[in-house]
Amino acid sequence: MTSTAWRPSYSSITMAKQNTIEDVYIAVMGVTGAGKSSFIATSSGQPVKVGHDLVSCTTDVEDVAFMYNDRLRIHLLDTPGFDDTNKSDVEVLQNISLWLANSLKNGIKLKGIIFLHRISDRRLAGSARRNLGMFKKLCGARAFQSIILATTMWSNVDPAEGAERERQLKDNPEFWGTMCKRGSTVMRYHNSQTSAYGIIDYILSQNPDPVVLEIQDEIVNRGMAVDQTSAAEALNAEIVRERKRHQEELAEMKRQMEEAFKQRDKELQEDFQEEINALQAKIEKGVAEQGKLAQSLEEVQRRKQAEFEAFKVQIQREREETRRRHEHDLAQQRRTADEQTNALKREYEVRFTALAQDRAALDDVKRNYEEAMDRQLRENEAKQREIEAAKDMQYQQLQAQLEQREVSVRGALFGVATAVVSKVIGTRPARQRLRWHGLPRAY
Ligand SMILES: Nc1nc2c(ncn2[C@@H]2O[C@H](COP(=O)(O)OP(=O)(O)O)[C@@H](O)[C@H]2O)c(=O)[nH]1
Ligand SMILES: [Mg+2]
Repeated sequence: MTSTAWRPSYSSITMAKQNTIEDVYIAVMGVTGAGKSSFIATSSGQPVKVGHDLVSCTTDVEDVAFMYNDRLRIHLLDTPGFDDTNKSDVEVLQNISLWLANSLKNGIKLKGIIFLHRISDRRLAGSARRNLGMFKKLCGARAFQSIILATTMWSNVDPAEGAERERQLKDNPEFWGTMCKRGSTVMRYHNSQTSAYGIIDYILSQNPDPVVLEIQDEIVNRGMAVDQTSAAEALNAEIVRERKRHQEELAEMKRQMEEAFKQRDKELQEDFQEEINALQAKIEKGVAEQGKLAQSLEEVQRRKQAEFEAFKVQIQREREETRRRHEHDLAQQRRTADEQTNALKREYEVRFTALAQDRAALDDVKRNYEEAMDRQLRENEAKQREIEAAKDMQYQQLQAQLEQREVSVRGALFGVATAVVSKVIGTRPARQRLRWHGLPRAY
């Protein structure tokens, strides 16, 4: 909840002690859509809360705290307006009273109140008037000097027109006139942190003492029940006024219904009946609201506690439901992922099998090829060997023939030579002489 937003030290603030953090409480009020949550978000630098929030559910007043400077912690209190679509004005009053009474009992006092108003609104609508009336009663005249009446949405209005509306608000005692006379300050909020800090600075500089609102004084100091407070009385008077108006409308409606009955106009009768039912429901609701208003703060506290417990149970149920849904989704995702993985596995197994078969076929082809090559090689070698053997054989035969021929030639030559020699020399000694006298050595 606490954030640190750097701010220069504000010299005029009286600090309790050096080095201690002082908590300052400022309530932010106004109709729904006046800009309360945005103002608080811009000031604190924290995002606006939406949806379920346990704290705001129990109290309906949300405390947003942030460090304004090194010694000052500002608490901006976001309050529900008296025009909440989900809560009756009685409930809103009770919730605010409960928070204000409890905080005062715990020693928490407000330094100031910022009341936001849309300057872009052409006129003060019924809900805005009622809201302003309740606000004045809640604060009481003695707190008026601690109120800042801040106008928002200046970007949505012509400046001159806005200034004129601002003047009318200040002048009219029914609107802000009385408050201004009694010390309330009118300021403009320009939807920026600087502008918000300008308003907060002003509050810090103006009121050294914190303020006790009328309703806090009535409940805590004077021990009054909520329904006895000025704000509750104003609200009660408003409910009575409304009821009176509804009853008058109801009487008129019934009179017209009788007319329609006389004229036997069925369609008109049905229309009037619807209107009558709606008016009766409003009157009954008013009576119930008055009954609720009579509840003591302790009863309100108990009711809110019960609401809180119911809310906690609901949150728990929602969490449980979310967790179950999450787990279911997770299981579903896991199943889908598993199925996808298995499908992929199957697909690849088919591919692997096909590949393995292809490879086996390839191995077959390879083996056949190698065997064929081997066979071929062996055949070639065998053929080579045959050729060589044949060649050898042929050679040997040739060699043999050659040798034979040589022998026969040599024999023939020798025969011829012998014949010649014997013819020439005639004797063996002659042959020996021939050798001595250098006849061919081969002989
Ligand atoms: N133009 C403009 N818009 C704003 C200003 N303040 C609030 N808004 C817008 O008015 C709408 C109602 O404001 P919100 O803070 O929720 O009002 P709440 O109901 O009082 O809390 C939101 O859309 C805001 O963004 C402002 O000063 N100027
Ligand atoms: Mg809001």
